[in-house]
Amino acid sequence: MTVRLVPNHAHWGAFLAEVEDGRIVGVRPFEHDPDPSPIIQAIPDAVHSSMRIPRPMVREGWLRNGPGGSESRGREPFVPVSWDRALKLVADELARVRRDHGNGAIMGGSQGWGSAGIFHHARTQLRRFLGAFGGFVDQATNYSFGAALAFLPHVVGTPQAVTGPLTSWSSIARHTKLMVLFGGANPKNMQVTLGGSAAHSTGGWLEELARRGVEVVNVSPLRDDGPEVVSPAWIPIRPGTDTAMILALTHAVIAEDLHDREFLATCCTGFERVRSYLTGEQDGQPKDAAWASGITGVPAETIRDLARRMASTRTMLTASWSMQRADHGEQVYWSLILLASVLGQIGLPGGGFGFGYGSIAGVGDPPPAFPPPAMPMGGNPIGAAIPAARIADCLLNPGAPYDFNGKTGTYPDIRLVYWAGGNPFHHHQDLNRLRRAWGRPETVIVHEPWWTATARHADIVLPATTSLERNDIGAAARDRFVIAMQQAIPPVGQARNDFDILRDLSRRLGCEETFTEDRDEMEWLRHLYQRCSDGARTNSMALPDFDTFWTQEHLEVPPREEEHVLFGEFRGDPETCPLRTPSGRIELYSERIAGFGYDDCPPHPAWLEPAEWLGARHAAKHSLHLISSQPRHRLHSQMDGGPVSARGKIGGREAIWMNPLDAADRALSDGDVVRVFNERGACLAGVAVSEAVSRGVVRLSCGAWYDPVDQLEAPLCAHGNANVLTLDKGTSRLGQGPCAGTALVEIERMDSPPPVRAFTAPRIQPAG
Ligand SMILES: Nc1nc2c(c(=O)[nH]1)N[C@H]1C(S)=C(S)[C@@H](COP(=O)(O)OP(=O)(O)OC[C@H]3O[C@@H](n4cnc5c(=O)[nH]c(N)nc54)[C@H](O)[C@@H]3O)O[C@H]1N2
Ligand SMILES: Nc1nc2c(c(=O)[nH]1)N[C@H]1C(S)=C(S)[C@@H](COP(=O)(O)OP(=O)(O)OC[C@H]3O[C@@H](n4cnc5c(=O)[nH]c(N)nc54)[C@H](O)[C@@H]3O)O[C@H]1N2
Ligand SMILES: [Mo]
Repeated sequence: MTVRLVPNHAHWGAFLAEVEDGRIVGVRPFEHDPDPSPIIQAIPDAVHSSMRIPRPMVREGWLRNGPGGSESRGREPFVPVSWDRALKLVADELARVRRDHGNGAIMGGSQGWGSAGIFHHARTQLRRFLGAFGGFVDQATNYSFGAALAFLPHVVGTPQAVTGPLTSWSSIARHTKLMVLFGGANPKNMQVTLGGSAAHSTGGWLEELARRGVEVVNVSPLRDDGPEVVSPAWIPIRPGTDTAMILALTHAVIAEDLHDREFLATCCTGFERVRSYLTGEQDGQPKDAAWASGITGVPAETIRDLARRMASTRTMLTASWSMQRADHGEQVYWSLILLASVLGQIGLPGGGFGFGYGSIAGVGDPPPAFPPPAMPMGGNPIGAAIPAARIADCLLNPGAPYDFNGKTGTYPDIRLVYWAGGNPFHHHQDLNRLRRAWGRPETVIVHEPWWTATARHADIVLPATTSLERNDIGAAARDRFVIAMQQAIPPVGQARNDFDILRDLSRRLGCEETFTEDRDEMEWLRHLYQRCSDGARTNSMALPDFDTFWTQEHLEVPPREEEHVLFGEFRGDPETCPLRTPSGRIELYSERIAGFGYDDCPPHPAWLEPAEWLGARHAAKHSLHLISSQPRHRLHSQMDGGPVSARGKIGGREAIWMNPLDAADRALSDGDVVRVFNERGACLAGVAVSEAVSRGVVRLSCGAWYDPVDQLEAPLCAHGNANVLTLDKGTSRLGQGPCAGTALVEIERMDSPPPVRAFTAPRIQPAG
């Protein structure tokens, strides 16, 4: 039997699928990838996994009783139905809800990454379909950096400092002498970028930094956040307290008269007002190193010394995205902007700040010469949206008012939830609360390739193809390759493409032409490629025609400039190139934010105690800070059942990393099964003891498939999903981002733990 090699793409890398007899039997990394991610090796098992949903399914109770709120979601067996019957049920239900309650009763935001491939991107297709159907309630911003997206434009006029492109790695390698990483730059994260990382470049840049002797400091509760290759100095910090440390660094720079008066005068506004906060004129408490030391656990001398070094050399400051996924997450970023302003190097090569250098692949790559292919999102005729991370609040409190970014909204009364390409039972905080909220709507419809917790908590489940089962174009804003994603195998089981499912529904509901624009799969790919080609021509570049691209299997987009400097133009001439803020400058005090009147987001950067942290009084009850960071061996919850993700597990459960002293206090050692708990929930995990974890801190990566054990009185996830423990609260009334980083927990040994059933398919009844 000969092996065929078929090009395809994933968020974590491009590859050639080895196809034999209609099956994916292996993968080979893309030839131009200097540093391929091992996660691509999970693909063959995932595609042919026993956890694939074989055919359309309906929850037994829904099929019997029809629509209605139900606690039984996720607890009842499913009944297989034919595609025709399933699509009729979905179409009739959409029509009923629209007729009786209007489009504003349909939640279709469908947050989630889905798979690489711009055309078949599930969330995009679903939103286009629901837009064509007359509208839906969308989810604004995101989980990754939602607080920053809302907040940054008020202060620097653009979200670019978090979305990228940032000041290029090339600029840092050439000019930076000191790079300080709040939250580190953990190489595990740089395996991935949204849309697909075909050329993993960050590892190479870090090596270049090491060669050039750039001094790197990792400020983090975890030592391994500092990429080893740059031999970073480690400053352990108490989680959730970086704002205090950054304010104290700023205080020290000013106290030693090292601040850049000219930059503050020409490029910033509000310095005097925030200075009075720093000196303690406002509240009697100087925000000095001694003060910060008590909060952060970082010695005062370390803070003062770092401040001096920052002011004496070309310094690049960064904070990971995780930092703003925490209570008052806006303040960490605003403080860092304040510190960078006081140092006065913003807009200079290798100086200033940028968020997320280590968070994802490609943020420090130069911008492309022309926009890569992209799929138009389509409109939402009713224009309704809630902040993405407020989904449980919304479902639990229809009609209630909420604040968001200077406006007051009202939560809609959601009757029908439709999700494709996301896993809220992975991504949302306080999953036991989400589960209660999820019982409220009358109908939940999910498209999924696999039996994820979200699929199990649906009423109607439609099996979707994976990207190996369809044709697509792989392209990402943060990567220079465009990949021809060619169908490698026929659909597995009865799976269908999200697009084809929605096209059939749009036909039944009379909106097919608006949804499809009269194009099928390949016509869409040609169309999207042509739009990109037209854009390239505008930039005086000629692309090969589609057929040539498809045969060559990839296209390389050249960079627009070799070295980008964030805010370079503004710094060069703040009068002619002002920022898009009310003052045209960096706002260290914001009149606009003052006007919002939010006590949880004051008008200048400030230290506000998080809802939970180790310095809080009730820390005695739950004495460990939970870090539920991104998993090293998978993307979020994707392919969690496979062989690569298994490397991060202990005895089949997610690993919880802890300091040897904390383990000794509880008489725990490597491999023990423990119950991790707080007032919101509990999960089981396998202990891994490590000196790389600060005292009082535990790391339990997110993404283990939610596996609730229902027979127990207190809800327990047998597998180790960290989100049963996290706090479901907005970062502030301004940003309303998620607070995954804010949670205290306790740990105890668990003897005779229940088995993990996350990778056992749900009960299926005989066909109805
Ligand atoms: N505690 C904690 N929680 C977090 C975070 C954290 O740091 N800590 N991080 C947050 C962040 S930054 C993010 S971005 C979110 C990520 O949250 P999600 O993006 O929701 O997570 P994924 O696991 O990528 O979910 C994508 C789902 O789409 C499915 N899928 C893949 N391809 C297709 C397709 O073609 N069609 C259909 N219909 N489905 C498909 C996958 O099987 C998977 O179930 O999680 C957030 N949650
Ligand atoms: N392998 C892999 N890579 C990924 C993803 C994945 O699922 N898997 N997801 C991608 C996505 S969607 C996103 S949004 C990005 C997210 O990128 P990030 O938000 O940067 O990633 P995290 O792993 O959540 O956090 C980075 C580090 O911040 C540190 N940290 C946590 N709390 C604190 C704190 O209070 N203070 C300090 N100083 N440090 C702290 C943790 O030690 C953690 O290792 O990652 C992307 N990359
Ligand atoms: Mo994310």
